[in-house]
Amino acid sequence: MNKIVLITGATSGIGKGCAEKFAAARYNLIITGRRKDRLDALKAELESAHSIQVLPLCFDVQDKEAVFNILGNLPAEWQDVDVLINNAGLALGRDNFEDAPLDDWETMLNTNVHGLLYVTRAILPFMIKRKKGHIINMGSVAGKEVYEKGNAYCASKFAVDALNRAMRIDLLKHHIKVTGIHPGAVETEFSLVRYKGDATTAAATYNGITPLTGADVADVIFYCASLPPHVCINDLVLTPTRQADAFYFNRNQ
Ligand code: NDP
Ligand code: 8X3
Repeated sequence: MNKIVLITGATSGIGKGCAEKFAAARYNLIITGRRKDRLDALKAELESAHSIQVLPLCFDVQDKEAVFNILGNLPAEWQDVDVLINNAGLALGRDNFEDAPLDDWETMLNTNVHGLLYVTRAILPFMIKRKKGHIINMGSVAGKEVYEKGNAYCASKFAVDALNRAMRIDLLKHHIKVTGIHPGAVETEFSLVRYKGDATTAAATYNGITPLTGADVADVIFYCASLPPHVCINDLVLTPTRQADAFYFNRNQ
């Protein structure tokens, strides 16, 4: 029987890369996001390419009621989720602390932290019942080091880092693996969203480097998910070769 992976934020970037990677390995997929047209198109594409089943679920992870209604009531044949990839997330703006719009802060914290908490709690009963499962949380180098004008985004990813560690402790008794993935620069729609449609500023993020792609990160996630039951990668930081950490880039030579 095919395994099941649930990927939040599968309409773009890293989440879409994960959908493609796990589909190619014959997982059945639950894919989520707010853009229904993209979910439907991905379902059609992956089902026909890989002879798998795809369940698209359209909701905002910030909406607690929707998350618990939809994920808490998964059809019986979709409840045995083997891998949950908590990927949906975003940054909004690069503003000084004293200037950043409060709405941006709320959206980032509600999505990156509350959304991850809701989705995980909604899916956990299914994993606990089976005494197995793997939760993969999308952190960032921004959750390892704070940078200028990163304030609430960094805080949200530090929270993901803390939750990743906390989950691993509390879920130990349920035999559930918990892995944190912390990428550096990945060229996706992330910067376009962060800079609110300013394509020039977004593109400058990747000047002089070869950034990671969604597929690169998906490969690493798939590796973590493919290890034997007794092996768990707890925490993994990956960057482009021309990036050392959240601060240092080699854009020149
Ligand atoms: P993209 O913007 O390409 O993808 C973000 C995904 O998250 C989309 O599928 C989007 O779907 C979904 N999403 C955003 N907000 C919500 C919401 N409220 N409810 C449901 N889904 C939502 O960016 P990435 O692929 O780069 O980002 C994925 C994750 O990786 C994020 O958590 C990000 O913080 C993290 N990350 C990214 C890095 C990078 O450099 N790109 C580096 C380190 C970490 P939709 O709009 O359809 O809802
Ligand atoms: C995305 C990477 O460095 O822009 O999480 O914060 S960074």
